[in-house]
Amino acid sequence: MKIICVISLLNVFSLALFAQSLGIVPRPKQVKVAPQQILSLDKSTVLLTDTQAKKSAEYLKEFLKKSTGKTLRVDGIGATAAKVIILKVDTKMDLKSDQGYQLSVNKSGVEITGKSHIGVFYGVQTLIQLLPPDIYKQDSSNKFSFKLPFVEIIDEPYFERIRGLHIDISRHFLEKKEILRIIDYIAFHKMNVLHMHLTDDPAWRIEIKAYPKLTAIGSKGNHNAYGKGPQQFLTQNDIKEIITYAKSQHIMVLPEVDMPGHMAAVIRAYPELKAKKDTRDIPRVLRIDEPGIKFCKTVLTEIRQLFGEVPIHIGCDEVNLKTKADIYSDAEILTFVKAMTNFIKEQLQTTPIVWDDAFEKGHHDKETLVHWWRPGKKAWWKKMQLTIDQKVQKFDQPFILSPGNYTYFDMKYDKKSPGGGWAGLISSQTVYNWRPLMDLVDADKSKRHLAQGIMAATWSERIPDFKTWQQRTFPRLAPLAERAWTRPTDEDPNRPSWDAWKKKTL
Ligand code: TNX
Repeated sequence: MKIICVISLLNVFSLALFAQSLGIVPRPKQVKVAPQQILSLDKSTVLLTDTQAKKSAEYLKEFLKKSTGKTLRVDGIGATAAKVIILKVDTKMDLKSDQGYQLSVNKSGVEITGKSHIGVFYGVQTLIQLLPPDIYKQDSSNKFSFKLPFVEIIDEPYFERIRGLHIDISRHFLEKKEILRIIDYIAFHKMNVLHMHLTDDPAWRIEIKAYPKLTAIGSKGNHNAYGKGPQQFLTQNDIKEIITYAKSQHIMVLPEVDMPGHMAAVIRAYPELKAKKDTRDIPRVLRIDEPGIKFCKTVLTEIRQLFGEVPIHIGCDEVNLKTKADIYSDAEILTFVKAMTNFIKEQLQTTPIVWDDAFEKGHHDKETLVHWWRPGKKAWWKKMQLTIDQKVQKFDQPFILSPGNYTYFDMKYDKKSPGGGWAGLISSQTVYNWRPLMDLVDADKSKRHLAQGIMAATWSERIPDFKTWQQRTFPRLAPLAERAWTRPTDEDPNRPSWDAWKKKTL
């Protein structure tokens, strides 16, 4: 492994470098390059767009303005100019996914056709990768003079619903401007979900109007200093700004409020909400009788109002973690999970997500998404009548994949690098060679549709700041994006070996 720790800029450079040899990340479904043929673009280039593709045209215009200082003219499809980049939608394209697109570069110019406006956006991301790597610098220092190879690219994602990245702003906070930058990174990789772990033991990080002490008291501190330091949280206006910005790049913001465990910050603010049996110095588990349930429902109602009709993650993991005796029995946890998921489905009219702990305890519900974090079948099947994969298939359980041993970017890359260790070492090669469907649904291919997508996680116990976050995330995010976008190994005969791919990217 050549390079392990690089900062974000290097990563986006590496994305673009791969593109220089047409190693676009993630690798498109089909690429044809005409040898030796080059299109030159200069600042006289005009962006021609139909109405549906207009937002992507504006995005490209703004992107190029930031990195070159030049503002391209945007006009309707019918207009003429010597140099053109055409953006348009054709809903009848012969592609499975609405997120698919075709990108052509030839002597007439650049043309991006999306099956929907989202497809156009991904086509624009590919075009940006065809430009020199410095284009990702936002300091307007680039000359507007580009040479593009003649290409025909046809592309669409495998996992359509969830290609995600998780941030944990409880253990250590990230500022709003850093989160906005993370959204850019997600878009550069053609990913579409930002999962925000908003609350945990060290701190509560989102303004909830009904419970002001959650932020007045609960937002102080971090993993190394519970309750100490300044308040650090996102206001509801910050959240709205984040959601709007993410939406403009076709990214869904998925909120998580972890309950009824991982709640020390809540209990610090409202001690009356503590579970009776939690007698630890720092109690972490919420009461789940009437007052506890009322608290959860009120918070989730505000979350629903803020985030809109996106799935709501309620965690439900590790309730009895590090307790001498169980605080709640499996049956009690299950009753709580049922009550909350029913509330989310029936009252809030959206989809609940829970960590796989709840599935293991018996929450089998096709309308809940189970978020898989433990290392699949290998870790748990011995204890059960059915193995995990059999159970998933038997109950037709839809799930999201974030197995710790492939997707937890808080883990070390190798023995010498910093990071956590419980899920093993995770090099970029490990991520690249991951076969996401293998553990849970590969035995019966007709069940592949149960996998809703994959997500990387950046738990922040050992990630104190944004710089460290970038070092842990890059370059591993590039192979993760590959696994999210490209087809499973058996459907993808041309998949490059790790060595071939690495040569072009890292
Ligand atoms: C497990 S994933 C956790 C997190 C930790 C993470 C550290 C999950 C549901 N629980 O609370 O931050 O490991 O790698």
